[in-house]
Amino acid sequence: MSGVVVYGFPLSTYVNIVRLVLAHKGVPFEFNDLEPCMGKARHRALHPFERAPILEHNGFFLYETSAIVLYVDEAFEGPSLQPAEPRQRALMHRWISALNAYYYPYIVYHLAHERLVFPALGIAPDEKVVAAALPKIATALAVMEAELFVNGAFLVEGRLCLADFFLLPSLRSLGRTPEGQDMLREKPLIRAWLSRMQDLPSVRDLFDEIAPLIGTPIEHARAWVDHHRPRY
Ligand SMILES: N[C@@H](CCC(=O)N[C@@H](CS)C(=O)NCC(=O)O)C(=O)O
Repeated sequence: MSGVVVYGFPLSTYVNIVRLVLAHKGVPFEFNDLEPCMGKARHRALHPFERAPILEHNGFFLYETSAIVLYVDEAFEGPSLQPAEPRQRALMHRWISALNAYYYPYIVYHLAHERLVFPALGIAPDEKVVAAALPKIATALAVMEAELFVNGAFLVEGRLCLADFFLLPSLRSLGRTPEGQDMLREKPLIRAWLSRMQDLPSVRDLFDEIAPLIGTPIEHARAWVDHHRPRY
């Protein structure tokens, strides 16, 4: 066995970036579902900022998704997911940073939480949050579409790398919202990239595994109304 454990909750965007990278590298891992103890002492002991994922590898514990996937790519055999050339590697890091700053917050925290996560808990969406996110998402999608036009099949030099895995779960969530579906209709290169990513056997297997959970309530997300929801 690889000695790898991923801690998190199953529908988490960032947790699934890590699971996708591990699966693509062919690294077997155990998944430890933290949902029952999110925000409690056991969770805080693993992650002082009370987020997910956390990776454990033979006694080594690591949080922060970008650190985790870089570690996984370098510590294990399997296809390398980082470009060798410094400028291309810098572009991969630019994508990871852009996902953290400009894609994930508006697509997931703002739009997907209001349209998918809160309604599943019986909490009414805040339309002001949705309305404020849409122009930001439109900009992010225009950037991604233009980059795919230049780079081809994948985000950096047309070759699959960590950047593609970083973007994938957020773009999938976007496609489950009505606003996202409308926006993606006008973005053929992003749609083709999504299909290409979802056709990878490792990606298909993980998404098939979590498919039955889509739409189920994420109980600890009730607290996000107070902690995470922007106020306009
Ligand atoms: N900077 C962190 C962000 C992780 C993050 O925000 N994870 C979300 C799930 S996708 C989370 O743990 N949310 C739980 C909560 O806020 O209660 C990373 O890169 O790992």
